[in-house]
Amino acid sequence: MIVQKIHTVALALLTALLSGCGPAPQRLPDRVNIALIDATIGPGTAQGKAWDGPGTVPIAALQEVSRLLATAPMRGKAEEAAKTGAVIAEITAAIANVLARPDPRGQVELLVGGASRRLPLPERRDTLRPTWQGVSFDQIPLVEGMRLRIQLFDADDIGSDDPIGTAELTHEDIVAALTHEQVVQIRVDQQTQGQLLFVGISVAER
Ligand SMILES: [Ca+2]
Ligand SMILES: [Ca+2]
Repeated sequence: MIVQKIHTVALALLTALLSGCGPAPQRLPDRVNIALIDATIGPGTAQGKAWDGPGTVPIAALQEVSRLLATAPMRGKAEEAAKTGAVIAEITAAIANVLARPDPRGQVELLVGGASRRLPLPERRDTLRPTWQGVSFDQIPLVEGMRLRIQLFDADDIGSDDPIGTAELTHEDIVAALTHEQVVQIRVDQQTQGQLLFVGISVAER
């Protein structure tokens, strides 16, 4: 009886001690489903040219996007995802009047454990905010070193397509999306000379 009581008290003390040490380490699932949801493309090329046609992007739009990007978190960590979403809403508003938008298409490739799988990203016409449905890699082992590589082009009827950019998301980005339990926007403009700004992914335990 006494032994049992000591045991109970010890357990209570241990629980109190552990709860004082901040959140317990998160248990990550072995496998996840990773869906690519959308992308946010910059108002023009890195050289300031319009995506389609001969024009240039208004300087005001470029400056506004730069100003807004300066307020965005560098990576899409879960605790910063809400802030990133707000910045994207402002960027979307800032580029709403930009004409000559691209026609994004491309592919997304998942590299994990020495293997790779690809899914096409079908063309979307005249948009800086393409969205896709059903682009999902399912039952994927969640391991360090995994990569999600997104490659986008502006489809052109005349001449070759304009590259928009290739960006890679990491295990850290994927865990951030898993933790946040909703679409998380990962900032990738440093990887694409500012041509591709964000990639939205959703990651769920499976
Ligand atoms: Ca073009
Ligand atoms: Ca085009």
